[in-house]
Amino acid sequence: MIVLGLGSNISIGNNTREENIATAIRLLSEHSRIAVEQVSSLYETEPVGLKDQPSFLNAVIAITTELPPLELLDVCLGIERQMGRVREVRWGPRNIDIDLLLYHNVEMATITLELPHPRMPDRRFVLIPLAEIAGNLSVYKGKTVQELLAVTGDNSQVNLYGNIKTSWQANAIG
Ligand code: PH2
Ligand code: MG
Ligand code: MG
Repeated sequence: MIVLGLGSNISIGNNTREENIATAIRLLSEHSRIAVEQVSSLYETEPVGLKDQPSFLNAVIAITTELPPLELLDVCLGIERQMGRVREVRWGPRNIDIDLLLYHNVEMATITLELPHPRMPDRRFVLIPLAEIAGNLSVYKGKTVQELLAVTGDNSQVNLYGNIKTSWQANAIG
């Protein structure tokens, strides 16, 4: 399974956090070599790392693609740029963040990309949405999402916010 994490904690122009997430999913689905297969619910989450910033909306999606990991990462960063993201403080506020979390069983560590995502076990804002679409999948050092959730040291707030309103589903059906 290939999984991307999405996050937004500031609006940009007239676009809300929710619209930012939906736009990112739409742009991914419009890429000729990417198919969006599953989308989790949207969660409102307490900031982790840098605490003094607005709360996030987070979701995860499962995709299929023939793009290798580093090319997929480039597509994600390109969509962040296209959506007007500027590089700011590490772990600070952003209108859109698209992280590559899992790429099947690939394990790699380069300067730009580490797989599986090294901070996944410490992030309920990733594990809880991921449990929706892959609860029994072994994702990190042989542990399933449910097992990671049971032992995570993170106790930050993660609350269900709702479904993501996207046009890609309508497009996929029609
Ligand atoms: N992303 C971060 C840092 N902290 N906290 C929450 N709740 N959600 C995020 O997506 C997030 C964060 C760095 O990417
Ligand atoms: Mg991130
Ligand atoms: Mg990122």
